[in-house]
Amino acid sequence: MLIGIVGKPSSGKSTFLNAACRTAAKVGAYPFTTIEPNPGTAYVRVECLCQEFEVTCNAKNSVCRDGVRLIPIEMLDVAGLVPDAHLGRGRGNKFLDDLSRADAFIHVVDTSGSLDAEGRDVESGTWDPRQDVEFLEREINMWLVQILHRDWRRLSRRAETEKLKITSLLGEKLSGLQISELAIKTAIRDVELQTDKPASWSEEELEKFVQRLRRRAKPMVIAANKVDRPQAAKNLEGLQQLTDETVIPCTAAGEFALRNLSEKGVISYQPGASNFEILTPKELGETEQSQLQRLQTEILDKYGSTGIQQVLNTVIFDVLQLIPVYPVEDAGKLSDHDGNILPDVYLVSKGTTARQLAYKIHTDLGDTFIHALDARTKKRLAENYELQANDVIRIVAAGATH
Ligand SMILES: Nc1nc2c(ncn2[C@@H]2O[C@H](COP(=O)(O)OP(=O)(O)OP(=O)(O)O)[C@@H](O)[C@H]2O)c(=O)[nH]1
Ligand SMILES: [Mg+2]
Repeated sequence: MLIGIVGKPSSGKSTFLNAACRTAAKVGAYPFTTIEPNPGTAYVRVECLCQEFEVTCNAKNSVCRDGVRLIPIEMLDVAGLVPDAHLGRGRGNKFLDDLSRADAFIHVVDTSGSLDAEGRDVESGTWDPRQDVEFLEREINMWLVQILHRDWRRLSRRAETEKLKITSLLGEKLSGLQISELAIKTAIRDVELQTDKPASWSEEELEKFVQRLRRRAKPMVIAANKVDRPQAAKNLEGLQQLTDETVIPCTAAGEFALRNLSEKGVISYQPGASNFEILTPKELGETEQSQLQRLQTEILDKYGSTGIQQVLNTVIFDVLQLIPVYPVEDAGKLSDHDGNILPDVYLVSKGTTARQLAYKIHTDLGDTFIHALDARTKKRLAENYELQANDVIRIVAAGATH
């Protein structure tokens, strides 16, 4: 699972990464501060099942903190994209290629409208951030169109002459971009193209197909950043009206400051919370005190949180529609073979079956799968049982159990 952080230069991508992942990527008030991509690990937060089962858990592939399970998510912050990046402008295609492994994108937008298309300072409120959403989606679409164009003629003719399915040829071609054959099939169906005559698809049809494919295969959430700045509230409304993508108001700089102070023990703050508590007021200067006060009244009280955690949870649970499930080897003790209680949580797509989960854990477990067991009810589950959020599952297999 990889989430790409995209947006024009200086919109706050690296600040977002640093706030979410506690990384130290370079941040700067000038375009192209980031050149090489910065990786990081963020966490989505769900209520841990240790509360429901009243047990003390021993989280292994994740972290349990005060009854909240933190599930790691890989993130990648890349260089800023400028219009015509797909033609090589700015840092060009390299950065689009860095994003090929991404399952979804977070588009960080400067909601205050203080930067032009290239990320240069302009008077606050004079740039309409709606343009950023349109241009970025277009760039990503054109990047995909370009990849397809490279051998579309050969591919589409081959499908027709050799009577091969265009969907499987495209699936092979696009597998390195994390684009599945299912996403391709659905996108073709959405735009009502004829699968048996791909060579006759017009340029316009190809672009329409790519548009749908992008939305399905690389879905996006808009992080309406810098809401702490003037003009942002007005622009936020415009953004929300423009697009069907989810738009979440946020301040990456605000989250970064809160998490720093919380790590130093100056405040008590949980990512995603609507408030914080000052523990050691003496360590705060007057300016810091008033900045914190403003963060509380102008952001947390108004929007409910800094928005960073909400962006992450929205990408994973609403946009990618993943659900948490807990595999165990002992359904009575809820443990693995070493006695660790509720050790692992997996994020799987809605619709994943018990047997598919077995394959995710280990190929052997999938191959020798006999049945699964619901640890709550101790009922047997067939191989095609569709997992539900927060299921605790034991897999019974011929060779091994889990
Ligand atoms: N007011 C305010 N400033 C922010 C916020 N987030 C980031 N910034 C500032 O915006 C500027 C650019 O931040 P970066 O994180 O370097 O932006 P970037 O998108 O990574 O920029 P490039 O790597 O150049 O593409 C810095 O001066 C940040 O301090 C925010 O939420 N509010
Ligand atoms: Mg950056």
